[in-house]
Amino acid sequence: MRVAFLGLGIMGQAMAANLAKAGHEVTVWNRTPGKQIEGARTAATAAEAAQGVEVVWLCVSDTAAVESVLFGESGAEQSLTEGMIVADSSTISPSATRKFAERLARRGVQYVDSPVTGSKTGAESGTLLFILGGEEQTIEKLKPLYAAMGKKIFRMGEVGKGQSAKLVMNLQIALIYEGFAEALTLGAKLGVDAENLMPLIQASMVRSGVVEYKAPFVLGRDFAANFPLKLMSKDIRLALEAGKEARVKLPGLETVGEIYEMAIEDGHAELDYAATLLLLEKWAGVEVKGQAA
Ligand code: NA7
Repeated sequence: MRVAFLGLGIMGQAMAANLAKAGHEVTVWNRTPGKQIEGARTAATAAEAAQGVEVVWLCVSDTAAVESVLFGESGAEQSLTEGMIVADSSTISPSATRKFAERLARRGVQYVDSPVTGSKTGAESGTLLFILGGEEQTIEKLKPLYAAMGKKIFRMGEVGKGQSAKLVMNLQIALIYEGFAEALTLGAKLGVDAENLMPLIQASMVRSGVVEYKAPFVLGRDFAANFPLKLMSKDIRLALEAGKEARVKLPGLETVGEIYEMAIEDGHAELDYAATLLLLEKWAGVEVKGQAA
């Protein structure tokens, strides 16, 4: 298929590369020029990238970025014509998503919110999970593209529901990880080594995908971003906003959200969200020790 891929960050770069590898005709664009993808053409603006394609795919930081890439100066909207599809793999506000989709529908353009879960490793290995909101017939057309970038799709309902479900997922990831990080910190303070704790966690009902994925990085003290702390913080804010709109109180998430804000103030924004541990360690005056598996 002819695809414009807009946004070549950690996730977008790997996703666009997998589309090109699968033989799709890909044109890429990134706000900051200089990024290229093997096998893809590079455009100077989002509008230029979107010219004559069947699908415009976005993967940028936040709601404001999506709005600007679609509707800003030299935005993709200028090149959108009836029958085209816009798919957005950024994690953004569900209510803004519905507004963007309504605006594009007036041009006969279909919209599928397509946020992902799986982080950088999932994007690189083409094993992302896509969480979708949109019409079934539109999703059907996009299946070859989802297959090139991921291992499974989950349709959650109409436009906006993909983003809602994604926020619900990241709420859990943030809270599960924070539980793990607090347990490691208290363990360290009480003299229980992470190395001894890990086999116990794995053998018990405490084990989880989040812990399994994060433990080797944490024990190896590798806090380089797989999923940047600033982006998880953004998702926590989005979930709290969605909760506020729906009159749902989220006390655990509120507290964890504050920890993320303090971690950002401590200069950890660009590190992985696993780096919230550094703050807990600082407060407790300990360092978690253990060996990477
Ligand atoms: P990164 O690696 O931080 O990349 C963010 C991308 O978004 C990058 O290409 C940025 O371009 C782009 N960006 C940010 N703001 C804008 C604006 N205003 N206009 C155009 N482009 C912009 O994030 P990830 O790849 O890890 O994640 C992307 C999304 O997937 C995010 O929503 C996650 O929560 C899930 P730049 O290179 O800075 O010019």
